[in-house]
Order: sequence, then structure tokens, then C-alpha cells
Amino acid sequence: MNRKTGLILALDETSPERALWVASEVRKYVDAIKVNYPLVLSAGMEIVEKLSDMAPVICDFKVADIPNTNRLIVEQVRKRGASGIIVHAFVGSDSLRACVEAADGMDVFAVTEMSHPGGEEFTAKFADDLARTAVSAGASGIIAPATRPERIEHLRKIVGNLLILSPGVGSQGGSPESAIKAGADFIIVGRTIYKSKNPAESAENMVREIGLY
Ligand code: NUP
Repeated sequence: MNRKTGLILALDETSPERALWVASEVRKYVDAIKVNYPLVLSAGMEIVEKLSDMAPVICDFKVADIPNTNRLIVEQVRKRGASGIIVHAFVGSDSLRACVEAADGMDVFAVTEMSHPGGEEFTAKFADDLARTAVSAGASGIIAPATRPERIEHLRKIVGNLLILSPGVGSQGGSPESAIKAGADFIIVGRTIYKSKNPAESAENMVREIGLY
């Protein structure tokens, strides 16, 4: 994934029309658009194809199954033209490896410690092992919490030069500057941009706060 601004839009909008409008407004400020179940369940997988015309699309499906099912899911996502997919590492190295093999050039990002308060209950305890599994399985990168920059800094030491994508900025309380300073390569931002009256202006402000462009 090419980095220009370091911003990834999390497009959790459930109106397909507004989602496409927001994407067209902010496309020049983002390096990728991340879609999750809220949009895909409302708009169908066709939305991935439509958004791919504007920016690389990452499917945040947090894939978490046995290797065979993971492989089938990743193949379907790849067929729709996505550039990346977010998967869970807690299901084990065989399941994660199945995703990387099926990705066939598409980026695979493994979730480590999640950004919400509940992420500290379970995921934080295993985050180091999850990050190590991401490295050994050949993932492109990990997801690490902008809400806890000290954890990004710690996980960076484990994953070396793998990409770190950090959600949790804005609505969840994290700041883009501290996440980047801690070692994140990309910042994932949803509500602060897609719920804004002026998404382009909000995206532009976020790019300035990230401070890479
Ligand atoms: O740990 C994670 N935290 C998180 O918020 C892993 C994620 N994939 N996300 C996703 O990032 C979440 O599902 C949402 O799509 C986005 C953050 O959105 P927002 O809080 O900026 O609105």
C-alpha cells in the first residue's frame, strides 16, 4: 500500500448513496478506504468494486475461522478487487497462513490489541503473540490501537518493518500525532470524517494533524 497522506477512511456509513458521496469527497486525501460489515451488509459487495475505482479498498471483515473457510472468504474478497483484508490472528497460525496464501498479493492485516476499552480485557494479554504470529505467517501488517500509543511503540519492536494501521483516533479518543510518533504507518479514521457535515474539510484537517504530507 502506497503512503501519501497516511490516512485511511473507515467508511462505516450505512447509506450506500452517502457512502459513495463521502468517498468521492475525500478520495484525494486518503491512501485507502476501509469497509466493514455495516456498509457491505447494507450495500452488498458491489460497493467494494465501486469504491475501488476511487481508492484502494481494505475489507475489515476480521476473518476468524478454520483455514479452509478463511481461504474461501479471502478468495471472494480478492475477486471483488479489494487491495487488502483485515483478519484475526487469535484463531491460530494455520488460519492466518491460509489467509496469506489465498490473498495472492492482496495485503493481509492481522488484528492485535483492539482499540476499544474491552480490547484490554483479552486482546491486550495476547497482543505480543498475535503480532509474532502475524510476522511468521507473512502478513503485510497489523492493526494496533491509536488509543494506547505506548502499545503501538511496543508492538513496533515485535513486527519490525511490517505496516502498522491504527484505528481509534477522534471518536475513540486517540490522537493522530501520538499514534504516528509511536510508530504507526497509517491512521484509520471513521466517524470524525464520514459523519461530518463537510467530510472533505474534516479529512484535510486530519491529514494536517497526521503531518506526513
Ligand atoms: O481495534 C480495532 N478498532 C477499531 O476501531 C480494530 C478495528 N478494525 N477498528 C475499526 O476501525 C472499527 O471497526 C471502525 O471501522 C474503525 C474506527 O472507526 P471510528 O471509531 O473512527 O469511527
